Amino acid sequence: MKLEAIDPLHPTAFCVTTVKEVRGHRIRLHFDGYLECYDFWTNAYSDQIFPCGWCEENGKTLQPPKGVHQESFTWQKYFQLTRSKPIPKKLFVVCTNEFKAKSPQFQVGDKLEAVDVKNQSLVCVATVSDVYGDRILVHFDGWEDAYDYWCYYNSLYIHPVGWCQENARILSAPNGYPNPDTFTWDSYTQETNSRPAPREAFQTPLLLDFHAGMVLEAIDKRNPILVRVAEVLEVKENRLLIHFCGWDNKYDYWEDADCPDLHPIGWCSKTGHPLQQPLTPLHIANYSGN
Ligand code: MLY
Repeated sequence: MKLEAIDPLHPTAFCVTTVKEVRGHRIRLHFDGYLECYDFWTNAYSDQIFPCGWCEENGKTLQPPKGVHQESFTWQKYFQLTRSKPIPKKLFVVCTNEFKAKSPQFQVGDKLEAVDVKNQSLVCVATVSDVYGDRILVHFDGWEDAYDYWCYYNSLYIHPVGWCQENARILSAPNGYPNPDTFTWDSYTQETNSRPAPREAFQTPLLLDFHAGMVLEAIDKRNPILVRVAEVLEVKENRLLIHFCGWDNKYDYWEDADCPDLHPIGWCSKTGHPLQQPLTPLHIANYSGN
């Protein structure tokens, strides 16, 4: 079955994808026309996937399958050609929910200060490069789109212009900005003919109530077909140090508390997904051949 999905490695792109595998409430999506190595696992209720036709209805550009021209692509022709079907619209819970617009809103082109989620010590000059519902696509000025990410208006990662100065933090100027030390928002908004995102558009983040010692079921990042028994070792604001029970601490990693790859205990059995049991001393003996 076909659907439209945001490419996790290039969040600017909405792409034509096919469900290749289903495990409980998780699906493996394939980008039509591309190699399998780009396939990715996601939740069936992810907010990054949409029914066929969603892009057209919402004014987004859909990237056609590899080898098909943008102008000649239509879903109807493509269904016939590939003898495929769309996923029924009613299965998409998140994107079809009515979104009640609050004002003021973020607009495409607005400037803000945002944490680079791949380099979390950096707060950088950024631009709203796309919007829908109560979500924005954050783009870092002067950088490629691989650092972009979608987030909600209440994300902890986004701040209004001036936040770094008010909080005695260093603001990273746009990549390639001449004399980054002399960067000021006043001149930059003039040079780029842009406006700071309205302060009122930023909403208070929800802090999730996680504590060290809590157990959960977490996707194994190295092999995302697997869900493992895991434990929270440490909590810092909205970040959790995740440990796979029974495994060496070298596999521990920091993750956002609201990451869709973390699930409460019982999630696997409820959704019909296999759960990898914690590694026990017996497994370890078997692996090492003792
Ligand atoms: N050391 C990395 C840092 C890149 C940061 C990009 N952010 C600001 C969007 C590099 O130079 O590639």
